Amino acid sequence: MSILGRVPAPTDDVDESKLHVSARKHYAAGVPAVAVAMQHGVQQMGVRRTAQTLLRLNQVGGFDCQGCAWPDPDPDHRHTAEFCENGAKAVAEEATLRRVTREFFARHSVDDLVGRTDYWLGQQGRLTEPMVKRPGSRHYEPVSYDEAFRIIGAYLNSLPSPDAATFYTSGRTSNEAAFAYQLFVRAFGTNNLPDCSNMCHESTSVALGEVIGIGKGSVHLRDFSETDLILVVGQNPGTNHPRMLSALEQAKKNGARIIAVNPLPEAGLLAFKNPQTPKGLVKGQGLTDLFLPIRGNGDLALFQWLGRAALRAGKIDREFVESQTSGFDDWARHVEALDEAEVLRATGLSRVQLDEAARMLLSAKSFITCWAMGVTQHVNAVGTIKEIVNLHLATGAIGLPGSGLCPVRGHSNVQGDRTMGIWERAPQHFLDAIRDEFGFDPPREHGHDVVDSIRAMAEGKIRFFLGMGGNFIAAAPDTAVTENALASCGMTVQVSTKLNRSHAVCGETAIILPTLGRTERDVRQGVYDQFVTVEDSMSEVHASRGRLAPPAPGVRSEVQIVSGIAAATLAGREDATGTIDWSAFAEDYSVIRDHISRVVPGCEDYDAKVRRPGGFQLPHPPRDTRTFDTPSGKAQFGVVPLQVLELQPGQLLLQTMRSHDQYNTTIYGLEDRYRGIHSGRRVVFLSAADAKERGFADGDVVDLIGVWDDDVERIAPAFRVVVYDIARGCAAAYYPETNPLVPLDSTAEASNTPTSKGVVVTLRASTTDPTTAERADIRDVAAEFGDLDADKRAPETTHLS
Ligand SMILES: Nc1nc2c(c(=O)[nH]1)N[C@H]1C(S)=C(S)[C@@H](COP(=O)(O)OP(=O)(O)OC[C@H]3O[C@@H](n4cnc5c(=O)[nH]c(N)nc54)[C@H](O)[C@@H]3O)O[C@H]1N2
Ligand SMILES: Nc1nc2c(c(=O)[nH]1)N[C@H]1C(S)=C(S)[C@@H](COP(=O)(O)OP(=O)(O)OC[C@H]3O[C@@H](n4cnc5c(=O)[nH]c(N)nc54)[C@H](O)[C@@H]3O)O[C@H]1N2
Ligand SMILES: [Mo]
Repeated sequence: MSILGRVPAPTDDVDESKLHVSARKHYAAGVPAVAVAMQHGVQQMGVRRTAQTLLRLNQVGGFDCQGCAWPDPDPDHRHTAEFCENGAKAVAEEATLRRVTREFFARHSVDDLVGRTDYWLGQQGRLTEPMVKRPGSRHYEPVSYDEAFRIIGAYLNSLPSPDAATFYTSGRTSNEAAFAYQLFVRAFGTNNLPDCSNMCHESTSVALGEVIGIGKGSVHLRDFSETDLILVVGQNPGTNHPRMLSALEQAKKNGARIIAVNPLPEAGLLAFKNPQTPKGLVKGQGLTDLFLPIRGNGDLALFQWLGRAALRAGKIDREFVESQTSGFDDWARHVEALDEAEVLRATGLSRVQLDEAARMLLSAKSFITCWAMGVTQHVNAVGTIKEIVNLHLATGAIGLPGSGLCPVRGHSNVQGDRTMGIWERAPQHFLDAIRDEFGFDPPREHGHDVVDSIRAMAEGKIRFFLGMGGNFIAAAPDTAVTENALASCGMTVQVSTKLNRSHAVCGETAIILPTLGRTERDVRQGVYDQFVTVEDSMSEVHASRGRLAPPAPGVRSEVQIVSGIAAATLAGREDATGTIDWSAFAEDYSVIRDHISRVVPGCEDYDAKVRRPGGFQLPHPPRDTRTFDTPSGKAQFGVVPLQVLELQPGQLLLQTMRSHDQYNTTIYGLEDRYRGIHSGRRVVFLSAADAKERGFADGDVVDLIGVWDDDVERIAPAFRVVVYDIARGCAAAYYPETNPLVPLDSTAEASNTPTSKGVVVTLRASTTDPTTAERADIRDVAAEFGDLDADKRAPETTHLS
């Protein structure tokens, strides 16, 4: 299957001759955002369903938006429309009325599907019945859920060892499904529980776990209303967490100042027009007071600089440092010795900019640092996050009103999944609690994360892959390696709402198990609805209840599917793993919540607490009592050597990021309107100086060539150069088109997270003309469903009510 690795880019199905670039925007959201949201809804679900669905979003008694993990305001502070453009797109994508049926699979062989783009696959609609591709066959054919479970159980039980299987989770899975899933996997006998977090905020979890004793953020939403200063580092909230802009806006109204640290001047960071209010509240003023156009990977140096500034100005909380922390003196000595020239080089910032940032910090009585992928997906990510914590510890800015650490998570329940035990390195006390509750001793050795699972598959050590949601193939790095690894498996199983590339590139036997999404009713025996629970980025846990009819009769929930697979695999075992009552789980999720209340720390009385309006907040010692559950009982300063990422002449540091019109590997459309990109995605952003130095001009077409210490050729062809305000030496292009460039072995120290924001590349003039490539897919989609072109967007005057 030599086609593997040459991923049809989501843009192969687009006529790139339509690609055009306009001036970038200086503000985010506003009425156009609402209009776009409604238009996506209507296109996929029609008018009535759009209204019905969007009004339930993030409401008490409604469902939790799949879009991101930003928390909801308190129940009595919510708007009727507590959603954003991109949340609405995520909902429309799920609540679409389009359907993939058995006839579809009869028409399209897996070889045909492999040649399709993720965009085309996603546009086909919701999966409606279980399908199996049997060994030797090139087509999926219908199968019942129960028969599929039997096939899976038989295969799992035929493996030489439970460690020859790996069980992935994407972060939309509910707490109930996640708890049942990890229990099944551990009862089966392995800790191979990789998840999307391994590619996302793992660096955060590792760093925070080590230095403050808990891998989660320490702020409440209300801290944003009480703070003096917010640093937004390596994050594009206007696109990826639009509801966060409301919190930033509120903070500004209360007098806070904002520093944005980003190689790109992202529209959402510059200004925000709130669609909830007639004019938008920040009149004539941007959101950001200071924008630091940092060089990619320069954040560690910046935070060391700020730490030293705090030291020199005596802005140290001596009492807190002495009673609650350890390692301060070593840290102080280390940052005192900081070399200014190195800081300037690493950050690409001027002394004036650095001093202004320090001045703002020193005059703030409280501050919050927010961060996301621009920080976590670098080789030194764990060190950078420790340095952020150092600054907060030294100044005592943790666990006080308006002060704390705010990693902003991605998938809406990625944090909850971890809390429920989706973790290849779950702590011993968690495993002990499983043992005490269920009477079997779970395996104790750490399992494989995402990168190690891929390696083990490539080496033939892992033969079975199950994806609980997500699109592993397209999300993981080093596409050719990953695709060959998956394709070499004996069996791959995907529990999915929609078709994607991970169904096309599959093992010898492949199974698709369609499942309900967040928006859908989960009815048992036609009598009562089940609800599930989720945890947001600020450790708030609450219920989520869908209202729409299932995509097809008989489609099962994730909990039912896990329970079915578990029963089929473990039935007949003579030890305690054979006695878990899976059918009770599937019938009534409060049975699972009852177990959660005894196994998961902080979840006592879980079922009752999640039934309260707004739910409850999980305990967080640094936030709640300024105490630290580390081995020493104190928060730990980290000493992080400053390494400046050096590039050879001609090389650029490429970051792979999201456009405004995608959800990870799901491409909604081809607009990145805040950055001025229209009707296409195959673009590379370069500074004018870097383009010129390489002999390229805006509009030229280049190939991106990966630079890595092996003899593998990594090329992503035919990207249009867009000259842009981007830090010198840096380039940016969209994920997942650029995943073939991210080497599997290029991962962050200690967290093993692929370095998706630190990919070294060179450019060469392309011989591929992006306007003449084969465009069959877009024509198919257009013929079947009508033209999805962005020109047909609703007029900007559309109002919500
Ligand atoms: N609409 C929408 N919402 C989403 C998602 C989506 O795809 N679409 N994905 C969800 C998920 S899973 C996640 S993890 C989050 C991701 O949310 P983000 O982290 O905002 O996502 P990215 O697009 O990867 O953006 C990274 C940002 O970091 C900046 N950056 C890159 N390198 C550096 C650096 O070295 N230093 C600094 N300071 N900045 C840098 C980039 O310019 C960009 O603004 O969003 C979640 N929400
Ligand atoms: N180069 C590069 N690579 C990256 C990143 C990057 O910034 N750059 N970001 C990384 C990050 S932060 C993340 S989180 C990962 C994302 O990796 P994943 O989470 O694996 O990918 P998604 O694209 O979010 O998964 C989309 C699929 O999930 C399924 N799905 C949607 N909703 C549900 C549901 O409710 N239940 C079930 N069972 N299935 C559902 C649908 O079939 C859909 O096709 O990608 C990572 N990869
Ligand atoms: Mo993520």
